[in-house]
Amino acid sequence: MGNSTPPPSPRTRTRTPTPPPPPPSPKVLPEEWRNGPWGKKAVDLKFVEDYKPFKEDIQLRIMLYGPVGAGKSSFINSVESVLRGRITDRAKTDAIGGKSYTTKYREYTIQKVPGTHYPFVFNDIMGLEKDEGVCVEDIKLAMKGHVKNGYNFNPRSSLSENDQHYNRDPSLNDRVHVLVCINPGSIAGMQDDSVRKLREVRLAAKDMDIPEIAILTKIDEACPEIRRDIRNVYKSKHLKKKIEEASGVLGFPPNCIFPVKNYHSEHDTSDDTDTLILSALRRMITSGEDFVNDL
Ligand SMILES: Nc1nc2c(ncn2[C@@H]2O[C@H](COP(=O)(O)OP(=O)(O)OP(=O)(O)O)[C@@H](O)[C@H]2O)c(=O)[nH]1
Ligand SMILES: [Mg+2]
Repeated sequence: MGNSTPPPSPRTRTRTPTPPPPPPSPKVLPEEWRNGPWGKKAVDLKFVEDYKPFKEDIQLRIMLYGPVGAGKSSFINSVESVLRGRITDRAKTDAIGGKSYTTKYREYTIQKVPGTHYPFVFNDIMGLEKDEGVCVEDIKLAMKGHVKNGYNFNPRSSLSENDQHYNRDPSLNDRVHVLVCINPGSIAGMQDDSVRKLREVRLAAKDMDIPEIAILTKIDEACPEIRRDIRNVYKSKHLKKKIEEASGVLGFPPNCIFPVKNYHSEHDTSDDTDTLILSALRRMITSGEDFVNDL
């Protein structure tokens, strides 16, 4: 059987050279997509140092929650490191992951000068795990001030009214005034089960009118350009996408999501790392202050 296809004409035989592939789009934009707080360290630090709650005897309670290993305990250490000007590690952290390393409800005050403390406290909790981890019900009880410092979370059942760590009559200071959702910026996607639990906590916070902000940690792991220079944080396309993703999945407006690199392996603090942490801390304080004053 002969081939009936006519021979290609000289025209079709002449190949136009394939154009070279376009250069890869840069991972770091020339301009910041959100103005970074660079240069504001001194003013934010002064704000925190001078902060006095308007209402007398108020101590703002900032509670952190989020998946296991997200960097909750490390964030408390990071804030303390910034405010004390040296690396501290009072909140114990763990690099192995899997199960939550923090198992107790624990309150951290931060010393200002010997004998005095900042008028805000951080509450660290057990991480949210797929099947285990802290019960969402316990987070709701903690928000209302029913959980006493030192309570050992039981992933299988929530705190009962008969437990010695159940506070029957919480004062304004026992209640949570700001909720901070901590998520690692380095994970590829959010697990459905974690997202369901995180959303449940958000809904409860909304019902109680408790202000919330979100923090994306581990931005150095998420993006080599940020690891190289933390000032690339608001220029990184990848991080911009991560913030949009967190906003879409969890419902936080993008300007309530603060990227932060925790102190986790450093021997000294640095101005740029401090700057991002202080910017998030300042928002926590102003949101908590507004909430308390509206009560
Ligand atoms: N590279 C990097 N590592 C971090 C950062 N934040 C925390 N880590 C590390 O991540 C690991 C987990 O941090 P933790 O602070 O223990 O996390 P957690 O959310 O308290 O975890 P659980 O208590 O187990 O729920 C530790 O090895 C930290 O050193 C960060 O910003 N960058
Ligand atoms: Mg922890």
